[in-house]
Amino acid sequence: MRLFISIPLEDEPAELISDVQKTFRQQNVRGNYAPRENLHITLAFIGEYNDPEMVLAAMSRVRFSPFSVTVDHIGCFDELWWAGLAENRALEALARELRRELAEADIPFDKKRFRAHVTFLRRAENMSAAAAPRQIKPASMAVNGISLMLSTRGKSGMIYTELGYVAAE
Ligand code: 2AM
Repeated sequence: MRLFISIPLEDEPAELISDVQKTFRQQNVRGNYAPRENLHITLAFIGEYNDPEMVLAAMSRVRFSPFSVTVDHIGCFDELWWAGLAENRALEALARELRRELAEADIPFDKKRFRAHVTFLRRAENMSAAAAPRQIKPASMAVNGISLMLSTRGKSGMIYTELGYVAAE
């Protein structure tokens, strides 16, 4: 099973990102646009691992209170476009604690530095990075919990299914 732990995006930031996607489409930018239901902030990418219960147990050992996050800019890395989040200590602490619990439980995960982002376009073609807007109207949402997600390949793109949810305290 291909697993990752994430925060699904709520309406306000998701609508903002949909607007950016719409603008890109109007500029004839082609590529693999993430559908609304796939927009998320990944906290830890586990990859192939067949024991979701172990992962949920590790997730439930992370103690955190609800907090809010703000999407406020966009950027790209080669042909991958993402929306970035304003600096956020609570979010960074959550990712750090979560990864610590995963490591304690010997659950493998990608150790690349956590950089909070929401990917909204992959393999962009016909896009001049210099021409793209960078600042967007900020949109905030509350983070009330974290989700364990299963990633499978569907006929027309990735399908993400929530296997479990751990609420903040
Ligand atoms: P991305 O959006 O920047 O590609 C599911 O694949 C989620 O896990 C995506 O949000 C993806 O980030 C993230 N992810 C982090 N590390 C990954 C890796 N090594 N391979 C695939 N996805 C990874």
